[in-house]
This record gives sequence, structure tokens and C-alpha cells, in this order.
Amino acid sequence: MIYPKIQKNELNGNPLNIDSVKISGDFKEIAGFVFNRENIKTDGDFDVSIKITNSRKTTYIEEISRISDEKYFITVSENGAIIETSTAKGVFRAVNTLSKLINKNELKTGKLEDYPLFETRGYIEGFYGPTWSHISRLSVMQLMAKYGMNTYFYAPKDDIYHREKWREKYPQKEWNDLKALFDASAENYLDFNWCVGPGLSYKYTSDEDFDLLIEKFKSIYSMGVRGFGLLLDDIPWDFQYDEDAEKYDGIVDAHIDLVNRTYNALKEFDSNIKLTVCPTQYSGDENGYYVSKFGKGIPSDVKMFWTGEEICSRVLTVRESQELLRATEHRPLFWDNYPVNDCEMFREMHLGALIGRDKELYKACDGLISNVMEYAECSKIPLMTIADYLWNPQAYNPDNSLRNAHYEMLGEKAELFKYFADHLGVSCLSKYSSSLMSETLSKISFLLSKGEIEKGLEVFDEYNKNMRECLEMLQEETVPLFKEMKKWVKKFSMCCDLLDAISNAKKNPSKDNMSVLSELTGKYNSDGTLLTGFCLREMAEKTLNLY
Ligand code: LTM
Repeated sequence: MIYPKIQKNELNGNPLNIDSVKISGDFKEIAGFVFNRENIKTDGDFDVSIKITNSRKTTYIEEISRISDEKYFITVSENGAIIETSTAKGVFRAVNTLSKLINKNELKTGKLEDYPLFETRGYIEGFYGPTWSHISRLSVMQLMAKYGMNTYFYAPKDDIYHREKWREKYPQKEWNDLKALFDASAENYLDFNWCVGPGLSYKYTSDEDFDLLIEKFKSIYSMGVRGFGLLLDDIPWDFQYDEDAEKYDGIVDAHIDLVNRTYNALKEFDSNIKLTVCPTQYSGDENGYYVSKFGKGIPSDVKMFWTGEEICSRVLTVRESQELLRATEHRPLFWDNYPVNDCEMFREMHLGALIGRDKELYKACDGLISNVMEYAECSKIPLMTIADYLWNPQAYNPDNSLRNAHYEMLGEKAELFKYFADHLGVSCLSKYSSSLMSETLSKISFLLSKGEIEKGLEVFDEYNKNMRECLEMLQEETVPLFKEMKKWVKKFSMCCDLLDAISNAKKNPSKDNMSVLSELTGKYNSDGTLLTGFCLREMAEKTLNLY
């Protein structure tokens, strides 16, 4: 199975053994670029022929009654593969899929039709905390393009030129990196949106501030950027300057004025510019005074971010999207605060698959943009599941998607990694995690209840052995993913020690063993890093009847 899941896959004929291809037709260089990146040689004799046709068949998506430049068809026979699509972006998507099929030895004869259901599918660097390195940014971008995302928002709260020092231009080094990132996004068919958050110090009545804001946008425009964001989240609800308070009835009126002036100035400069805004009330009651007035007061083609019922929402629903549209005259562009783990969530590592988003959400919103963690490598895991959901929500299966993400990151190591990742599922999406551990403990409980003590302990020891092997693997310094998770690996190591101590105490409840167990329990509990929702001591009491 390849991810994201293909919409209509009828490649079910004879399997073909292909490891190199020959490209012909339109946009050969795009196909060459993707095959190359996926280590598929292009000097072979399996013909991949690309046909660009702009017809209803290649552009129209029935389910959303919209045309798309990402729809494509692939027909495979012994004579070669034919790609039919309408644009360069369609070629990029199609060749990504073809590469995955070839690499997984899943290329069979037949045909497939594929297209995304969410129109806007992407991620935002919108978290508080250390910003991603340039290398990490490029690496995440490349992977998300491979998984069919089409949008990127640059908005790191700790980039001072985005927020505190918004009035200042980027120094040369930061400018060069941003330009390189923009170029990479173009190469990967991701729409690049540069955002500014001036609200901590902006004076709404100041023409000088307004001119500086537009100048800042124009300087980024000169890189080639055409998508911009004006973010008014997490700023004071009260006016900071007397002149502002005198001019405007309330903060929402100042914000509406700012958005409209910005929109007009940008559109006058270049009508192709796209603007997205984040209101100061970006979650909760859709009928709230601020957000309903804000939405109705800004141009209808300005996209509006919304995080859902809560800042970090457990569910995102069609019903609330419809309600938001009714109240604000804007469909939500969801700023999904998952997997972000900043601020008070800093003890958690959010490695679970995306859940709790309606299967039909794509019908009622402008798209979904996931806010990521400060840990770029770790973010890739949930992001892959998010990309999968956004492309084909109807066929989305969180468990399978997560398993695929582990394999994409770690190959065969994924088998052991699951013993660790199992414990990193607590987030706004779910209070529960450790399902593998739960299953194991239920099995042990059952065996012990039948009096099969030895067998029960065997199962327990086998589980603990796998946990230890996993720990050894996690201590490999060379894997970037593991390096990022040091805090959680340390806690995991304590967990392994504790599980061994529980096993020893069950086998021999001597004073020494019981005191080691107590000591390790104390140590484990006093480390604030969150590994599992489980209380291990309670687990020991219940499962193994230790005390
Ligand atoms: O969610 C929004 C719109 N703004 C901020 C984010 O920058 C932050 O990362 C998340 C999670 O803490 N919460 C916010 O309020």
C-alpha cells in the first residue's frame, strides 16, 4: 500500500518488475527530478509518457464540484506507463505516485485515477520555541511534497523579524535562507506563504507603521513570494496607544481596517497576491462578537484561520465549519494545533496519527494547515498521517497511516520503534496511549487469573526485552529522529528499568527487590517528562498483584 491512498486504484493486472524508466512527452524535467530523487534511474527502457490535456476529465473533481490542477491518471501496460494530467503540478503528483509504486514493487498493469479532496493541505511553522534549522526546513518540505501537501506557511513565533522586530528587514543571511526556502517550495509545488505578526507593537492609527508593514511585504514579494499572512493571534485585546482608542470603537474595528488597507495595498501592487489572516479570536464560539464582526468586515477572498472549538481542538467538524461560515461569511482555513507541543505542552511528545477530524470536513472548509512541533524530525511522523488524511479522508486509516510513517522514517527499525512510540500518543486528540502495552498487560492478567503464572511472566519478560532492545536502538546517536527525543528516551530508559524491577519483584518479592522497585518508581514519577498516560505503579499492582 502506498500513501497517501490513491482515490481509484485499478492497477490489479500482472506485476511488472521495473527499476529504471525512460521519460517522454511533456514536462520531462519534472519527471526526471522526481525519479532521480526517488533513486529510480531514467536511462532504462520502460517508457513513461506524459500527456498534458486540459479537459473536464483531467481537471474536474466530482466530489467537491471543483476543478483542480492536481488530478492525474496513470495507465500501465507491459509497453509502459502513460500519465495524463493538466499541469506541471499534476505531473509532479503523478510521478511521485509512480515512483512509490515502483519502489514498493507494486506496479501492476491497469489504471488509476487520483486527486486530492482537501483543496489546501499544508503545515505552518507557527509554534513558540526554537525555530527549525534551514536544513530541517528543506527536509520536511521535500517529504511533505512527496506526501501530496501543497501549502506551507512561514510564521515561527520566535523569528524576531516575524513578530517583535517586524518593522525591520531581514539581515542578509536570514534573507538568503528564506529565499532558498521559497525556491525549494516552488520546486516542490508547495504554495509559500510568508506571515507577519505585528500586533504586539503595531499602532493602528500610524501611517508610518502601515507603510513599514507594506514595505516588509514588498521586500518578501521581491523574492517571488505571492502568498502572505497577517497574523493577529496572541496579541493584546486592548489598545496600546491612546490615539487608537480614540479613533476606533473597539479592537475589532482596528483589525478590520488594518486587513482592508493591507488587502487593498497588496492587490493594487499585484492582483495575484493572496492574503490569509488570523483573527485575535481564532477559536471557540463562532458567533462571538469579535470574530463574527471581523469575518464580515474583511474581503471575501481573504482566507481566515480558525483553530476550532478550542485552541488545540480534539475534534474538527463539518457542523462548526458551517456555523463559522454562517457567522463570519468565511469558511475556515483550519489552523490545526496538532502536533504542536509548545508552551504548557512542552512535556508531551505528539507522535500519534491525526484523529478526530470529520471525514467530510473537506466539503465545508478551505483546507487544513497543521501547526508543527519545534522538533522537525518528530513532526514528520504525524505530518505524514495528516497529509494522508487530507488527500483521501474517506480512505484514511490512522493506524495504518502511522505504521507507514514509521516505516518511511526508519525502515525495518520501525518494528522496534513501535515499543517507544506506543507511549507518545497523549495530546489534545487523545488522553490515552500505550495501546500495545495495554494489550500485553491484559494478556498477562488473563494468564495470571487462570493461574498460569510462569506463562504470564514469560509474556511480560518478552515485552520488557523488546522495550530494552528498542531503548538500545534509540540510543544510536546518528539517527536525527532519536537525537530530538532525548528527553523522552531518558524517561523511556527509566520505564524499562521499572518494568524489569516489577518483573523481579513478582518473581521474588524480597525486601531488596521491593525496595529497588519503590526507588525506581519514585525516580520515574519525579521526572516531569510525559511518556505515557499510564501509572506504572498502579499497573504493577493491578496486573501482577504485587502488593
Ligand atoms: O494557535 C494559534 C493561532 N496561535 C498560537 C500558536 O502560535 C501556538 O503554537 C499554539 C499552541 O500553543 N497556540 C496558539 O494560540
